[in-house]
This record gives sequence, C-alpha cells and structure tokens, in this order.
Amino acid sequence: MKKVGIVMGSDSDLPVIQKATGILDELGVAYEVHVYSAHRTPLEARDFAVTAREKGFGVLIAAAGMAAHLAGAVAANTTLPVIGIPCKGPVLEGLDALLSTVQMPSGIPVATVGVNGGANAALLAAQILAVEDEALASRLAAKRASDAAAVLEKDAGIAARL
Ligand code: RP5
Repeated sequence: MKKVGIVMGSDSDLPVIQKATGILDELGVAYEVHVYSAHRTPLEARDFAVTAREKGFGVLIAAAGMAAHLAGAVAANTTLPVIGIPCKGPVLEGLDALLSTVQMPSGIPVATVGVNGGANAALLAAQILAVEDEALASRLAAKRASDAAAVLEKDAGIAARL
C-alpha cells in the first residue's frame, strides 16, 4: 500500500497532526511525518514534495498556521494529491491559515479541510488510497459504521436523561 506523507510547518502543529496519525494507525495506513516550513526551510519542503512519489507516497498532508503557504508550496512541486490543514494561530483563530491554504490559484489544487482538521485530513487521505485498495475501503466502511453506532448510543443516552 502507498504511504501518507505528512509535513507540518512547526512542531507546535503536532497536536493537530496527532489527530491524523491516530486515525491512520486505526486504519492500518503507513505514514511518515516531517517538520519542514515553506518559509524557514523552503529547500527541504520542496525536496519532500519533489521526491514524494518515488519514495512510495500516494497522498500528502501539509499542516501550517498563520501565513500558511506550506500546502500550496508542496502542491506546486508534486502531482500527488495534497490535503492542506490550516492550523489555529494565536491572533486570528485560524482564519488566516484557512484562507492562505484554501485560496489556491487555478492549476495547483489543495484539498483543504477545516481549521485544525487533522481527523478529516487522515480520513480523506485514506479514502484516496482506498480507491485502489479494497481492504482499506472495507476498514473505512467499518469505521463509518462504528462512528455512527457511537452517535446513536449518545442519542439513546440523551433520550434516557431528558
Ligand atoms: C507556521 O507558523 C507553523 O505551521 C505554525 O503553525 C506557526 C507558528 O510556528 P512556531 O512559531 O510555533 O514555530 O509556520
């Protein structure tokens, strides 16, 4: 199975990335995690993107906050699908990163999830890999079913209390 390549702009983004790695672990999807910044280490970020396909990655996740150019910079240097996670910063609550990540020029797509959306980034990455992997598609369907069952259990709990 192809791996998921994960890159974050700073280790301060790690809590968001851990939401993604937890789900990838649960689904049995292999991944690699790096800290490269579009601004502080642009050469390493570019190299990560340029070599990703030959290294066996099938989809990339890029998380960054503030002037969040990492996902776009990665997408500019690969034709693998890139999922951007805007991370919440201290000043603008993540709106800065959301707009920086999602408003890509035509020609260089970044599939952007919500602010701090590590879980959905991992699920979307797994769904992309599952296009060619029936076993992974079955694990995703089982997770959907168990997530739905958990909601229905909460519904029953609320109905019993109120
Ligand atoms: C961004 O700046 C990073 O992705 C991070 O979200 C934010 C702050 O980085 P640190 O100052 O915590 O390293 O590039």
